[in-house]
Formats: sequence, structure tokens, C-alpha cells
Amino acid sequence: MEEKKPSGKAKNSDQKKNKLSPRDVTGCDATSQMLEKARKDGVLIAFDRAADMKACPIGADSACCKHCAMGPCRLSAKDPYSKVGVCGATIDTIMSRNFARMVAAGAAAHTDHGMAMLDLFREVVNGNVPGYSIKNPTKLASVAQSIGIETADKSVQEIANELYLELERTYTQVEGEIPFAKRVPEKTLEAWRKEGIVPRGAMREIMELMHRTHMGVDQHYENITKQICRTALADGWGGSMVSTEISDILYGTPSPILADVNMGVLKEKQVNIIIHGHEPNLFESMLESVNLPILINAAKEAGAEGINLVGMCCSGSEMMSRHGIPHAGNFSSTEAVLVTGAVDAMAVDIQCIKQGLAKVAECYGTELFTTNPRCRIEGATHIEFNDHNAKECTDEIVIKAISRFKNRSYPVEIPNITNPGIHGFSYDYINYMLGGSFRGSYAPLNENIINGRIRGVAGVVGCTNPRVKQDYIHVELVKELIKNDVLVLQTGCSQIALAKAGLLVPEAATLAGPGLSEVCETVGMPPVLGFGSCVDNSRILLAASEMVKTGGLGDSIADLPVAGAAPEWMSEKAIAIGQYFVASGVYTVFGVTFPITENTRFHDLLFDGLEAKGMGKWGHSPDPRKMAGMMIDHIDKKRKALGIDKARERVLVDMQDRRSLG
Ligand code: NFS
Ligand code: SF4
Repeated sequence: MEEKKPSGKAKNSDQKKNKLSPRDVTGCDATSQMLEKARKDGVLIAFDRAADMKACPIGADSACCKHCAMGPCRLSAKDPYSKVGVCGATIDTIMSRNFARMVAAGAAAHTDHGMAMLDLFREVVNGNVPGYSIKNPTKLASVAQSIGIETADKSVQEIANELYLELERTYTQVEGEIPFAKRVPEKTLEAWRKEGIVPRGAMREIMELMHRTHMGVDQHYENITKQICRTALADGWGGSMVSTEISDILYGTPSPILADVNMGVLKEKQVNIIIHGHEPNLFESMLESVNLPILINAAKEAGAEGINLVGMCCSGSEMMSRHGIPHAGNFSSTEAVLVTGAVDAMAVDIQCIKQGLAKVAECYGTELFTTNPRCRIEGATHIEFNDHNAKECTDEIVIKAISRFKNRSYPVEIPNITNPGIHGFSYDYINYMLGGSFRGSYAPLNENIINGRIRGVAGVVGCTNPRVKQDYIHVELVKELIKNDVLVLQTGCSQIALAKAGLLVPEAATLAGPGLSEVCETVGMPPVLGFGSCVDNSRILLAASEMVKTGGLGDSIADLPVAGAAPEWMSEKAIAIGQYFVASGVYTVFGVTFPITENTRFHDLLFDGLEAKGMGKWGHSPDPRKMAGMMIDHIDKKRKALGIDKARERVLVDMQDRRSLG
């Protein structure tokens, strides 16, 4: 076999300009090793492109508008009220419209993903998809009951039919409240009703938001913000929640499971297949394909020891939570993993798929497969995935991967790092874990918060972003939080960052404060609980809702000693998620940058004014320690309002802690 040099048309001529060492741009050792290798190979990845592409300062402050051809209009972030657009639009109008469109796009992504799951559910219920069944009738019944469907004396088929029709309203309803509004604590729902922001149907809310942000329609930032909230809530309590619940019904609710994370999950002597994306159906089908004896035999005939299926990004997190499938890394590692030369096929579906993957894949002789009609990439091979004959697509990808393995002609270098961790927690499992199977309940969690062993709960979620050091801000923030007895719930790329840092194991309780570590030791749980993918943030909403309903911590989500963060966010989906957490009552702190101008009325409304309306509010800091401080102060403020505060110092993570983390 003749070994080729990584080829393709990627050049490294610009790299002299780029002084950043791999250690500076990523906290992930494997990604750093691959970045080093990519540079030697003359292959550019997102970290290099980020260094080469200065973020546009006007766009970063959202001080520009290109909603019509009288513009584009540029206002000044330094002196925001000194100018208006040609139409007369003020900075507040321009920023709130831009922010609104981020929320609309993010909410559309989650709700369209949820709709694909609902399409599948309908087809399964109607018996049109061979090989699929309802794996989790218990969950089916509990979801149905939660929105008022009578389940006694009904067959699984009958309940499923009724549930489908109800959940379809999440999207198509033109008047009334979406079905899962029934799960919202009464006082929170009252606040929404008072503001007129209870979502009707996601399609209507997204359409209306796009309409209102057209040139010459809604030009009052407060009124635009109402529709921003309503659209975001149609995501969190609508599209995302439908996606999570249907996935659980069709594929099973996750429960704690040990799984490996990091690039060391690739196997040199096996056919490595990576699935990267967001909808679980492609991945579930691939799991079946790689277990077909005929394909395993074909792999062996090609000289491989077997077929190794691993995930990346969010569908990877979902499959890890449900089946313990190993996970190779988060968003900022998707190009780097191809640099190993060990990937025999990468198949993607939708969302967070960098177009740059196609070029990097080409450089290492890996075939990149797009599978979804909504997401094609120039230079990738498209094999369309269809639920009705799912394996046709995934079998073909396996066959092509085997052939790439057989003809592997690029040197393979796999970073020798894997990090075991416990994944697969859920709203449902916390019930069982803390309450036991006989008295499943959130009461023990609430009791531990009231007695102060657990100071509060934080959701730390979201992307990684090559504009900041990968994983580092997630990890530093979470260490600080648990050290201060804050229990951390995680999803998405953040969960993968913490898994790589070794914090998703029960032994990580030694890094927690005395109260939290006592609880963790008693229950045998890690101080950081992985809830799955980004749409699974809906599980965190449900956990918060259950904490309110269990009692002792106030009457609305806004009363709870909880906070949220997306320390390395990059996507519009993250903004939609942040906004639905804020509208639901949670103080939500974003890192990296915040896409509006400070010292404006719209900024004041998001960062302060919404709280007075019974919602939460936004916060921003790029510094993980500041972020932790802001979240802990908020938690303490809520504890005080509840009358359960006790004087204590905020402790900082010290050198000793860092060392014991290894
Ligand atoms: Ni969430 Fe998942 Fe990751 Fe960010 Fe992208 S993979 S849906 S958007 S980058 S956490
Ligand atoms: Fe300029 Fe107004 Fe047109 Fe925006 S809508 S580009 S501010 S004229």
C-alpha cells in the first residue's frame, strides 16, 4: 500500500500570520494534537479560519440593518442614539429585529427537528414504517396524561393516535395555547398570559415574528420582545419538548449509562464510522446496519477487526445517553477528528455541520455523506435517508466505509485519549434516583436545596466556538459552580467538554463543595449530570417545573435558586434556548459575546426589565469565574427571597483542585 500525503487544495500559506498555538485555542488535548498535525499536513480547520477572519465589529454589536434596499444602514455602537436608519429605525428597533430573527431561526431549527420526529411518530402509529414500534409505552402514557389525555382502558394504539393529534397542535394551531403549556407551573403561566406570550403554534409564532421584523412593521422594541418570547417558548415548551418526548417514546428514555468520550474511541484496526448531527433516526438506523452479520463479515473480509460506530455533537449525545455509543467530540472537534485519517465515513444529517468538513474530509480521503434533503453540501456524497426504508441509506454508507478501510492510503494517527463518564440522566430519572422506585419524587432534591447541602441548580449547556479556547470556559465555570455546592445539569457540546475533563464520574464529587459532595456520595451520582442533546434542554425545563410543583421553593420557575449558562455559544439555536430559559424565569448567562449594543433600552429590557414581568433575565461575561460569581449571586438572592439563605463565603477553585483533577 502506498501511503499518500494528505492532499486536497487546502494551503497553509496563510499560516505564518496565524501565531496562535494549538494549546491556546483549545483545551481539548486530542483536538490540539490534531490541529498540530493538520498544520504539518497543510490543512486548515475552523481555528485557523477564525484567526484569519476578524469578527465584524458593527455586526457584533448588532448595529446594522439589511432588511431593505434603502440600506444596509449602519448605526454607531459607541453613540447608539446619534443616528437612525434611512426609514428612521432606531438602534433599539434594529437590534431587537436582528435578535428576533436569531430566535426565529433557532426556534425553527428545533421545531423542524421536532416535526421530523412527529412525522416519524405519525407513520409509526399508522403502521407505515416497517421495523419501528413504540418502545416505551410507559412514557407514551405519562406524556399523554401530562397534557390531559385520558389513558385508562385505552390501548397503546389509541393513546398514540390521540397523542399525535394533540402534539401536532404544537405546530399547526392558530389559536389557543400549545399542549405542553399544561406542564408549566401555574404562576409562570399566569405571567405569560398577562404578557400575552403563551405560544399558539410554532408555525404561527415564527411566521409572525418574521413578519413583524420586516421593514416597516413592528417598530417598538418592547412589542417585538413579546413576540421574541412567545416564539422562543414555542421552541422550549413546544418543538424541542416534542422532539425529546417522541424520541423517548420511540427509542426509549435514557437512564444512566457508562460511555467513553474523546477521539481515542476511534479504532485503528476497525472500520470507523462517525455520525454527526441532530436527528436520532439516522443514527438509530446506522446502529442496526453496523450490527448486521453480513456487513460485519464484509468488514472482516476487508481485513478489519470489526465496525466501530461513534457519534459527534448532539445526535451523538443522544445515542450515547440511550445506548452508550462512544462519542468522539463536540462541535469544535468535527474537522479535527478527520485529521486522524482513521475516519472511514462521516455521515451527517442537519445542523452544526460545518461546510469546511467537505474540504478536510477530501484532504484525508474520507467520504463525507449528507443524508437529509434539508442539508446538502457541495463536494459531499448525498445518499438520502428515508424513514420508510432507513437501512437502504445506512447500509450503503457502511459498504462505502468498508471499501475506504480496505483502500486506506493515508497515515493514521489517533490521539490515545478516552474519558469514561456516566451519561443519560433525565427529568424522569432524577425522580427515581433521589426518591427510589417506591416514592419517586423530587422531594429529596428540594429538601437538599432547602437545607442548603445543595445551594442551587445550574444548567450549563451549549456550543463550543473557535473564537474562544475550546472547552476551557465550560470546564472552569462548572468546576467553580460545583465547588460552591451548585448541582450542574448539562446538555449538548458542554456535556462533552465536561466529560473530557473527567467530571461526569461519581469520583468528581471530591471537587464539589462539602454539601453537594455529601449528596453525591449518598446517591452515588456525579456532581455534573448529563441530560443529552440540545433539544433535551426541555428535560431541564421539566426538572425546574417539577421542583416548583414539589413545593418549598416558591411558586414559579422565577422563584427557584437556579441559573443557566452557555459559556461558549455560537449558534442561533443557542440564542433561542437562552431566550426560552429567560422567558421561563431563569437567569441565563452567555459567554463569548452578546449580539447587541450595551447602554441601550433594548439591552436594559433583556438584562433587567423582563425580571419585573415575572420572567428571568440575561447576563453576559466572557470570563468563567465572573460568570460563576454572577450565577451564584443570583442563586443566593433567590435563596434569600425564599428565606432559606445562610451566610457563606463563595470559594474559589484553587491550585490543589486543579491538580487533583489530573
Ligand atoms: Ni446545540 Fe447541537 Fe453543539 Fe451548539 Fe451545535 S451540536 S444543538 S448548537 S454546537 S451545542
Ligand atoms: Fe435601513 Fe430601515 Fe431598511 Fe433597515 S429597514 S436597511 S434601517 S432603511
